[in-house]
Parts: sequence; structure tokens; C-alpha cells
Amino acid sequence: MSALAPLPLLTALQDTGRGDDGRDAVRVGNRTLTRTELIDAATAVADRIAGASSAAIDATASIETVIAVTGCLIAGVPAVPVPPDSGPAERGHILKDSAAQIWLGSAREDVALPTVPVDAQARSSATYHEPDPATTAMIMYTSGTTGAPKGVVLSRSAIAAGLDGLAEAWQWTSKDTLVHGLPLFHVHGLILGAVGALRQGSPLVHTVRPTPDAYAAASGSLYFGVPTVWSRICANPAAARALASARLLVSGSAPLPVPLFERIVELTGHAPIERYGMSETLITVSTRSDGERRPGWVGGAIAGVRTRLVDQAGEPIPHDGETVGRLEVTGDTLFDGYLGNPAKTAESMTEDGWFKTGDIAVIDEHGFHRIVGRESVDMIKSGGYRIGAGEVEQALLNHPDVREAAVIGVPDDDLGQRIVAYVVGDCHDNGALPDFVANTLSIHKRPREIRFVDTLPRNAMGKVQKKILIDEHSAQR
Ligand code: MLC
Ligand code: AMP
Repeated sequence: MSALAPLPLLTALQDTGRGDDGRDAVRVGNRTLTRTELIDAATAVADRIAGASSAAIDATASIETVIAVTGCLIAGVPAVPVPPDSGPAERGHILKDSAAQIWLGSAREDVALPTVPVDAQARSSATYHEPDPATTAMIMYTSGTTGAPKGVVLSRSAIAAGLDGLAEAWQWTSKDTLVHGLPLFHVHGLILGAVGALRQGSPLVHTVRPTPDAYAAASGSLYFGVPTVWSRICANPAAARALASARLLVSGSAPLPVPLFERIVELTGHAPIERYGMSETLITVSTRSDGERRPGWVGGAIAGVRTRLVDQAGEPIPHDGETVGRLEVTGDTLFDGYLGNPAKTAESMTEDGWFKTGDIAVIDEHGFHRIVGRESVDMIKSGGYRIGAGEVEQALLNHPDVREAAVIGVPDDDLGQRIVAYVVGDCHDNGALPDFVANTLSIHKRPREIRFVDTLPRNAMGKVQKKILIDEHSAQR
């Protein structure tokens, strides 16, 4: 237990002195809640789940998800957001691995846990002590290069530090209205995009889907999007121009191509803020609202975070703006480990406490970062979603007609990367395999293209040579 009474994680939301200021604290689609309504509905959830070791949330893009997450944070029950489109295999894995005791959401046939429906009309005025900052706030499932997704354990203090670092860099205050339509089960949409708004007291307008027209209609001051969202907005110049009145447009979760950065400037008059992070470290690096915004660069480490570059042997690499190295991160925003997986946790950290991001980067003499790429071809970013090639390959191998499968990410104008699967087997129906993956895992993990081949290129050890597949694919474009 900490010696001092901790500040509430949801500082502004739970500041009893604030009352309702006439603004809705949260809007999702056309449903709204004032600050008091949100606290009282969330406290009613807290009443039902208090004491549980963790609660899984059916993280639909809905006001119920915001209430459920808030209820977990009030009760001090670790929240496990579950992608609503995950198929039985992925959902089953998350529920089993997290050992969640409660299902917050509508009943689902394949979920055997006690179900607590979330009622936006419910009200409770019970009071809860703020949990210790070192306790777990959330367990976020994210893909590795192989195997099923791992549970990333995030403490309340890591989340608070990450949000405060960004608030300082962006001058993000309760005067802002935050707009986005990102999924409510990852760091970007949920931690930054929902918990961040509740901590700062800036009203959240969630557009359900991140469509250009919905962003244009929302009249916010602060907008979050992944590059695919920004690219679609720029393809709709009228929608893009409507964002001219915003204060900050923020891009993250995947590389923002330089031409897209420039197009955003041209259409909206704003140079976008770029920020970089990951589930395990939260957002660690960002450009500042009062600083340089350099196309292709993601800015400097936020307060409480340090970064460094190392070579293959772990030796330091100069921060000279040119030399490429492995990016490592340390500081207040780091996760507590992969749930129930001390071996993977240890593998991901250096002996002196730095997290190995798996990203390759350059840092200049001013501390500005450029993310050059990923170390492993098996980690794919498609539409801002992190997808492990191994997980998709496993899903494909469960199809009776598939004997071998190799999954790669190839460049894609809309999605950044798109998933392509090379398959050896008897099934030659292009549509069947993507559907099979979409129904087993999640929709966004489905291959966008299937290539049937007689053999996969393998090295002497039998390992598939993905570089050959990537080169071959690019040669045939
Ligand atoms: C098509 N669909 C199928 C299908 N084929 N559904 C099932 N099976 C099939 N075989 C339909 C779906 O029903 C759905 O329809 C639609 O296709 C989805 O299409 P999509 O192309 O997969 O998605 P799209 O709409 O294009 O989404 C793009 C996007 C999305 C940008 C909106 O990728 C997105 O929300 N990305 C954000 C990811 C994110 O938040 N990442 C942050 C991770 S945290 P319908 O009718 O429902 O549309 C992180 C840390 C950090 O990275 O730094 O932030
Ligand atoms: P996730 O675990 O889904 O949080 O994904 C984290 C990964 O997204 C990082 O390791 C990076 O590869 C990538 N990423 C996030 N933000 C950026 C960015 N601004 N530029 C480039 N890559 C990014």
C-alpha cells in the first residue's frame, strides 16, 4: 500500500467539487451521460463486481463499455476488455487465460461466466476508496509473433503516468472535447481515448465507427485516429476541411506516411501530432503541441519515460539522427508483465529494466525519434491493429483443408499493411479461408488475400523463408 492517499485515477471524473458543468461527460453515437450519471451508473456496476479478481468486458463500441470500464476502475477490479467481434477461439483464450470471474455485457452463448448486464439507467451512490496505484487496472490482450495473444498487465500508476505525460505534451485539459471512433479494447481507443478523457475531464465524443463524416460532424477540439482513419478522412476533402477548427489532430498506432502528413496539413491547416507507443509501454514518445512536428518523426520521450537505442549485442548506439538501432524504453508507464507468463516477461526486458520494443528506430541529438520498422516480419500492423503472423497461421491450420500456411504483411495504401496468407492444401476457395479466420479469431485478423501454392520456401532448418514470400509478392504487384 502506498503511504499517501492516492489521487483517483479518474481524477476529473471523480472530483466531487466539479458537479455537472452542463456538458455531457461522454457521448457514444447518439447516447450521452453527464458526469454524475456516468459515475452513478458505473458505481452500480462496481456494486455488482466488487471483490472479483477480474471482470471481462464485452467491449462493444457503446456507452455500456465506458460504464463497465469506469465501474471496474471505481471498484478496483482489473478490467479485461474483450474484442466484441472475436470468435470463440480468441474469446475462449482470453477468458481462460485471464481467469476472469464475471462477464460484463450481454449474455453470449459461448461464455459460461456469471453475466452482469450493464444498465446505463442504473444508479448507485455507494462510495469506494481509491485502490492502491500499484494495483492492476487492466489486462489488455495483444498479439505476439507466435502463439495466442498475451495479457498485458497494466497498473493504475502506469496508466496515470502515461496519460499525464501526454496531457502535458499536448496541453490536454478539460476545455478540450475529444473525438474518436476507435475500438474500445486497445490502448489507443480505450486507455487514451476513454480513460484519458475521464482523467482530464474533457468530454468524449465516440463516433462508434471512425468515419470521415462522423469526425467532421463532431465539432471537437482534439481528434485521435490511426493512419488508416486519417487517410480515409483525406480522401473526403470536405470532411477533412471541417477539422480546421480543431486544436490538435493526433495520429498513432502505426506509421503515418509523409505524403499523408502533408495532405492533412494541406486540407486542415494542422500539422498532425504523432505519437508512438505500444500496449506494454503505453504511449511513450510524442511531438508536442508547442513543439516541432516533423513529418516521418514521432517526437521525444514524454515526461517519466526514457528511451535508448542498442545494437544486436545490446550495446548503446549514438543518438545522431542517422544510426539505426533497436528501441528500448523504460519509465513510469511500463506494464507489470505478461499475465501468468514470467518467461515471456523476462525475455522482453533487459537486465537493467528496459523494455525491448521490437521496433527499429533512429533518435536524433534533440531526442526526436523516427520509427524505421519492426524487427520481426511476424508482427503485422494492419489498420493500426497488431496481428501476429503465428496466430493467423495457427487458425488457418485448424481448417481441415489446410496443410501448411505462412502469413506475411505486405504494404497497403489503406491499411498500412495487409495480411496475405500462402497456403498449401486442398481448399481452393478464396473466400472460405478469410471467413474461417474472421470467425475463429477477429474480423481484422482475416487474410485479405490467399495464395495457394504447392510448397513454401523453407531453409535447411525447415523454417519458412518469409523474406522470399514478401519479395515475390512485391515483384508481382
Ligand atoms: C468483411 N467484413 C467481414 C468479412 N469481410 N466480416 C466478417 N468476415 C469477413 N470475411 C466486414 C465486417 O463485417 C465489417 O463490416 C467490415 O468488413 C470491416 O472491414 P475492415 O476492412 O476489416 O475494417 P475497416 O472498416 O476498414 O476498418 C478500418 C479501421 C479499423 C481503421 C476503422 O482497422 C480500426 O478501427 N483500426 C483501429 C485499430 C486500433 O485502434 N489500434 C490501436 C491498437 S493500440 P461493417 O459493416 O461492420 O463495417 C496501439 C498502441 C498505440 O497500437 O500506439 O496506439
Ligand atoms: P500495439 O501493441 O497494438 O500497441 O502496437 C504497438 C506497435 O505499433 C509498436 O510496437 C509499433 O510498431 C507500432 N506503432 C505505434 N505507434 C506508432 C507510430 N506512431 N509510428 C510507427 N509505428 C507505431
